[in-house]
Amino acid sequence: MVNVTMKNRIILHLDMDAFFAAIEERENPHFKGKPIVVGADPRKGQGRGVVSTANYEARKFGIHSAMPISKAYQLCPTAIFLPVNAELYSQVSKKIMNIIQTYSPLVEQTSLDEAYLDLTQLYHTLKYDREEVWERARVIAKELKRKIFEEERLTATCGIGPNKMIAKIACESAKPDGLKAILPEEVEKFFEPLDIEEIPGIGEKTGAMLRVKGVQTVGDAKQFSKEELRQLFGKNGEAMYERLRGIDEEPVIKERVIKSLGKEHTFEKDTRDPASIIPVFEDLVEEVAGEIQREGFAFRSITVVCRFHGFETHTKAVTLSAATADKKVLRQEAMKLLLRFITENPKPIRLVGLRVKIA
Ligand code: TTP
Ligand code: MG
Repeated sequence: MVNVTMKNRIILHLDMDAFFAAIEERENPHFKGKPIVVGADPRKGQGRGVVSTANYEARKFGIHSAMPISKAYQLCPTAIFLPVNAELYSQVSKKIMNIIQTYSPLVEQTSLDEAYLDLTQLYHTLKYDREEVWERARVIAKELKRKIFEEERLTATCGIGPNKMIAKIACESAKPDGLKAILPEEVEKFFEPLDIEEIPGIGEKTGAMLRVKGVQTVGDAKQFSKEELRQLFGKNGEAMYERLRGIDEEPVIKERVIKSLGKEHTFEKDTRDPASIIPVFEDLVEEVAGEIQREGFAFRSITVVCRFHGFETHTKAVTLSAATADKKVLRQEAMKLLLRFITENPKPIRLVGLRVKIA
C-alpha cells in the first residue's frame, strides 16, 4: 500500500501543439503541410513585431516564438504569415479547457493552451495499486487527446509525472502529438542528460553562468552542493538544487484562470519623441483597463516593458499595497514607470508594453 503524500502524487500536463498556428491550419485546410507563422506583419522583411508561434513545418527553418518577424521572413520568405486572431484562439481555448475539466476535478490552467490535472485521487480509486494508477493515467491522457482531436481537430501533447515540473518536462520531450510518462524511479535517469536550461528557473543568464563553469547538463550541475549553489545564485540556488533532483512540491491549484494580462506596441520607427510614445502608451492603458474590466480582474503589480534600439529590453515594475481594478491607479502608476524609462535611458524606443498581475 502506498501512502499518498506530496511524494506520491500523479500529475498530468497538457499543452496544445503549435496552438495558434494549428488553429489557423484547421480553419484553412489548404495551408496543410506548409510553413505557417502567426504574429506581426512581416512587410516583406521590414516588419517590426515578433512571431507569436510557428507550426512545426516553419520551425524546421529555425523560426520560433518571440523571434523578430523580420528574422522569420529572412529564414523562410515563402511561409504563410498570418496576423493573431486572439478572439478565435480564446474561444477554442475555452472549449478545450471545458473538455479537460471533465477528466479531473482539480485542474490548473496556466495559459491559453496549457493545464495541469492532478490525478492523485486515482490512488484512492484504485486501492493504492501504483501500477494501475500510472496505467490509468496513461489511458486518461490518451482519451483526452482523442477527445480534443475529435471535437476540435487539434493535437495536444501530454506529460505525466510525480510533480508539475516533471510532467511539464515530459510533455515538452514528447512534442508534438505525443504522450510521455516518467515514473518516480525513472526521474533521475531522465534528468541527467537534459540541458540545464530545461529546468524551470534556469534561464539564459543563469544558464550562461553555469556553462562558464563547464556545466551543460543537469547531471553536470549536480556536482554543486546546495551551499555552493546558494553562494552562486542566492535563494534561487537552493530551489535549483531541489529542481535538479526532480523535486518540486508546487501544488496544482484550482484558481482563476488569468494571472496576468498585458499589451504591447512596436513602433514603426524607433523613437524618443514623447509626443509619439505617450499617446500610444495611453492606448495600451485603455486596452489593458478594458480587459481588466471584461475579465473582472484585480491587479496588484504593474510592469512596464521598454525595448530600446538594438533589441535591449528592460522592465520596471511596481507592487501596490493592495489589489485594485481602478483604471486611474493603473494609468498613474504605469505612466510614472514609463516616464522613468524615457528620462533614464537615452536610446530610442522600439517597443512599449504594459502588464498587470494578480500578486
Ligand atoms: P506554447 O504552448 O509555448 O507554444 P505552441 O503551442 O505554439 O507550440 P508547442 O506548445 O507545440 O511548442 O504557446 C501557446 C501559444 O501562445 C502559441 O501558439 C502562441 C502564444 N505565444 C505567444 O504569442 N508568444 C510567445 O512568446 C509564446 C511562447 C507563445
Ligand atoms: Mg503549446
